Amino acid sequence: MITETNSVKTVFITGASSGIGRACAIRLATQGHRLILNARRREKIDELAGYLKKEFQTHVMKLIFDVRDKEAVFAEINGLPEDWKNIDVLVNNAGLALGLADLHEADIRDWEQMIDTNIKGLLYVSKAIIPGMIERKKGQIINIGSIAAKENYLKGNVYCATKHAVDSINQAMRMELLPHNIRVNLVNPGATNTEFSLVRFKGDKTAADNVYKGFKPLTGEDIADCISFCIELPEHVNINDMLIMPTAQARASMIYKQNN
Ligand code: NDP
Ligand code: 8X3
Repeated sequence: MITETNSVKTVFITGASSGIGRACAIRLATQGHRLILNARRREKIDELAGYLKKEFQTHVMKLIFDVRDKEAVFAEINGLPEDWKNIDVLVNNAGLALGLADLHEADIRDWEQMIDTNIKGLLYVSKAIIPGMIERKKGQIINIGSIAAKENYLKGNVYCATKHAVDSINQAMRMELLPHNIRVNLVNPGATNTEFSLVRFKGDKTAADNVYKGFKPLTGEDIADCISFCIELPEHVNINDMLIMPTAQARASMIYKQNN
């Protein structure tokens, strides 16, 4: 619902084809916002855009690109039509973990993809969008970190490092964008049942399902509520850093599981 404090905004969501990003798109559509939806899988974005238009009459712009592709990021964002150029909110959500292994046993290609997506991709998209926000003297950037941005866990090494980097970049943005009236938020989820583990375990559904067995994990919708909360707060209120955990999870590697 649009209230006095939150007018209709143009919100750019990376990684909108699944999980937290998809749930965020649906949540923000129910509130009447205009959405720019990005991911690599065109068919998922087409399906989501169709759903949002039909259910909520949402104005949607689809931007299919890989955030690792620097040229594509700048070309697509700079090439947005005039009426989509004024992005009010960027949700830097696209990201992934690949593998769960000690450093000496891990696949280097997994490290590269995580670093290129979670750190460099986030930086490219931000660099393409921030100048417009500075020019308009307003905006908001919501970076999706993780409990892995706050703690390390065994075999999480490079994924945790990428999310620690997101925490660090978030702090830098908060300081640098201070004079420009741009809000900057870090939203850090704990265990959230999305495609995350299926991707981490490269399609091994049993391994992925095991992660969420024996307790109630967060859902994409839970995190979408938090993102929406950051957006809807009055303009003078900024959540610097938010850590959201399932009640059954105290730390990254401390989950209270029943029958396990
Ligand atoms: P999902 O796998 O369900 O969603 C990840 C999204 O990122 C997909 O839409 C995927 O789309 C997109 N994506 C991945 N790589 C790229 C890329 N190179 N370019 C563009 N889009 C990309 O996982 P979640 O929803 O859980 O993950 C969302 C964010 O939340 C990630 O940053 C993750 O690290 C973080 N997170 C997740 C937690 C969890 O437990 N699930 C906990 C803490 C943080 P496509 O494949 O179509 O490109
Ligand atoms: C995703 C949650 O704990 O697998 O960031 O790193 S965790």
